[in-house]
Amino acid sequence: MQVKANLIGGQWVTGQQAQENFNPSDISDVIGVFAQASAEDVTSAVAAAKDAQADWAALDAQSRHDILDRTGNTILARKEELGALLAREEGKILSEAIGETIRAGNVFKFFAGECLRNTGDLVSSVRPGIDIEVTREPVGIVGIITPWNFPIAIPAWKIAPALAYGNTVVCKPADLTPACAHAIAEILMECGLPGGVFNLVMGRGSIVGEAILDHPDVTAISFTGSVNTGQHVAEKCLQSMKKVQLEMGGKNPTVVLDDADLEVAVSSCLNSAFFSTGQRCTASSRFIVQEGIHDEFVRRMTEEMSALKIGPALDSNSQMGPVVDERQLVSNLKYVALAKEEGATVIGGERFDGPTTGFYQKPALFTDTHNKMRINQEEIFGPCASVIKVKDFEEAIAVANETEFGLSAGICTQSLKYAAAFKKRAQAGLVMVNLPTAGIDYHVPFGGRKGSSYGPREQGSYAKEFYTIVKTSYVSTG
Ligand code: UN1
Repeated sequence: MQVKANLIGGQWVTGQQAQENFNPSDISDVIGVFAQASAEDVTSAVAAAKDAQADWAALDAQSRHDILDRTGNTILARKEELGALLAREEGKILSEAIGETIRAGNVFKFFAGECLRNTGDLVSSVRPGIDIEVTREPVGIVGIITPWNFPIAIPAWKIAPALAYGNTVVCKPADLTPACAHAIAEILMECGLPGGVFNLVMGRGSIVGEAILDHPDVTAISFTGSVNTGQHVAEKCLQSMKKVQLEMGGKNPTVVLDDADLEVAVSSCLNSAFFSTGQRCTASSRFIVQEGIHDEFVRRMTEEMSALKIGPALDSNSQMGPVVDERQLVSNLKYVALAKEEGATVIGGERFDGPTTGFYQKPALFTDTHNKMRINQEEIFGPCASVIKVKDFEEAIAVANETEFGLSAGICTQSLKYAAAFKKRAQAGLVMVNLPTAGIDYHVPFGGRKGSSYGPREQGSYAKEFYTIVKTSYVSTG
């Protein structure tokens, strides 16, 4: 099998090491062999990004727009093929993978438009004879470190704004899912991006990630991944004064009040907890259910989750794919065991043999739980959710907020009063009313509070807070 190369300074570089990438639905299926960058490769990539940055930032807005727009169009035109690659590599079902690919294409097209909207302000001075201009400039060389769970959309929503606002990029995709980021790199080159503006360095966090964090010429880091790694990234960035943006975990609540439309509540919770095999930082893992609707909710959830067809990501009958790898599956199973130890009633959650050799697990619902249990405080990142019974709205909001995370929070109710109160009082970056906690639009800000996120928001035009730096210029007109 031909080794898929890293992209450094416009050249495809294979280097010394390479690693096979497996399909989690069927481990006998090798997706490809991907080059593993060394620390020296990262040094070359940063040098290339540094060389390319001034010319890229100075390129006219129309040309930058056209490159990003073509990239978006190409991703959209190839959505079936890229979606299939994503499903094969990450394990989410094909329809979700195609949806994610469409999102990635649209993100590039949105940020193509942002190239034309990089405006500033002309301000009156408090002194006579002076004009003040407030303008935005690229932050410089951006290190982008992405997770495995959205292998095309997350790279897209970091790379596209970085490029749109005139930065150059060194990107390290998750070592479990390099294929989609590699496809983006190929498409960017085909669409006319000058060499060195985007560099791809695949491999381990401990080598490639560290080399990016350690490089003094990298001026900003955008990271999505685990809380522990995020804290490490932040510490490193602080030491070298790099700008930093982190998206990390969630323990997202969905409150279900007695007056909820049960159909809406069950379908929102099913989607939030189990779609994409629960492997979304926006997944809901705590259903906070009022006592009047509790038993009926649990009965319907159990029915619906037991009916979910779990199988290979590319099988059109599958409604939920496998877990991403053995390590994640073992970790999920430990939490299922912990739920029992902590006194929860456990429905589902077993590992099982699918039609192919993959990492298959049934969705798990933990009932009779309370919010202090570890299963309700720690992010599991698998198809596991708890039910916490509460007596009223006040208790529900208190439990919803009693977590170190704050990414997304949902409520299912038909009451405008409670929906409005929840929107105000939820300590989260995203609030969803009668909708799943996961599944976001591509043109509006995305991010959380507390332990979930750090730094400026991602996506939409808010992304410029991270990817640009403000300059205030005073000009004497006298
Ligand atoms: C979504 O819910 O549509 O890693 C996106 C994650 C998030 C993205 C969620 N950063 O799961």
